[in-house]
Amino acid sequence: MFKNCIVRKPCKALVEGITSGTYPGKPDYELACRQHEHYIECLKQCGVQVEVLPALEAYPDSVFVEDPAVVTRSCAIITNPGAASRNGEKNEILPAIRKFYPEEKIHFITGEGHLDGGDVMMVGDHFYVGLSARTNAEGLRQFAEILAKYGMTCSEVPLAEVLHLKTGVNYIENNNMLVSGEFVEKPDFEKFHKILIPEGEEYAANCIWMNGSVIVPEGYPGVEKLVKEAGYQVILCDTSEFRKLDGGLSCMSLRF
Ligand code: CIR
Repeated sequence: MFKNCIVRKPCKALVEGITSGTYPGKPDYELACRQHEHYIECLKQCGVQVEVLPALEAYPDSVFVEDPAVVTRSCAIITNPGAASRNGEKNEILPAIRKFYPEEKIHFITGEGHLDGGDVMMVGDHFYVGLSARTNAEGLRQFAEILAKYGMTCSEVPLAEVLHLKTGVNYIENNNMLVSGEFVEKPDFEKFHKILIPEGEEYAANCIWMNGSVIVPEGYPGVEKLVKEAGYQVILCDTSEFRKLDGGLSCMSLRF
C-alpha cells in the first residue's frame, strides 16, 4: 500500500517541455493546471497524503517528478536524469525526499551513470529497468548496486521504440501487467497476466495502481473496460496537456 505521493505543480514554461511530437500541439498551461489539480484529487481518493511542491520555472519538464528520483519501501535513489535540460531537477527533488527518508537511506546515481525514474518499473522487490535514450548501462549498474544493499534486485529491458519503459508497460499488482507494442512479446514479462493494450490506445498503457484502484487516463474506453474486467475500481483522469510532452499518469508522481 502507498501512504505518500510527491507531485510538483506545472510551471508556465511547461509549454517549452521536451516532446517527441507523437501527440501534436503545445500544452495549454491553464488547462494543464486544472488537470493537475484533478490528478491530485484522484491520488487523494486512494487514501494517500500528497506533498505538493511549487512550480519550478527553470525546468519546463519538472512536473514529471517521477524521473529525478526512485522511491522504494527501503530507500530513495536520486537519479541523474539523462536529458541535459532536466538534469538539475535532481537537486530540486532532494529536499522533498529528505522529508520522508533519513540521510543514510538516500542514494545517488552519479558521474557517467544516467537513469530516469520513468524507466524503472517496480514489481515487489524486483525492478525492471529500461535501457533507453535516458538510462544507460552505467546508471543501471549503480542502481543495481544500491538495491542490492537492501536485498532488492533489478533486470534490464532494452527499449527500441518508446521514450521510457513505463510508456509502454505498467504493473498494476495481482500479477497483472498492461503491455503494449514492443513489450507484448518480451520474454521478461511472460510470467505475468498480460493485459494487451488495444491498438490506438497505446498512451493508456501508462496507468497507475493506487491501493487497489487503478487510475486510467480519460479517453481510452478499451483500456478502461479491460482494467475494470480485471477487477479493479477505475478512476479516470484527463492528462491531455501532459500527453503533448509524452508525459503519462505515472510521470507526475512519486508513490511510496
Ligand atoms: C521528457 O521528455 O522528459 C518529458 N517531456 C516527459 C517525461 C515523461 N516522464 C516519464 O515517462 N516518467
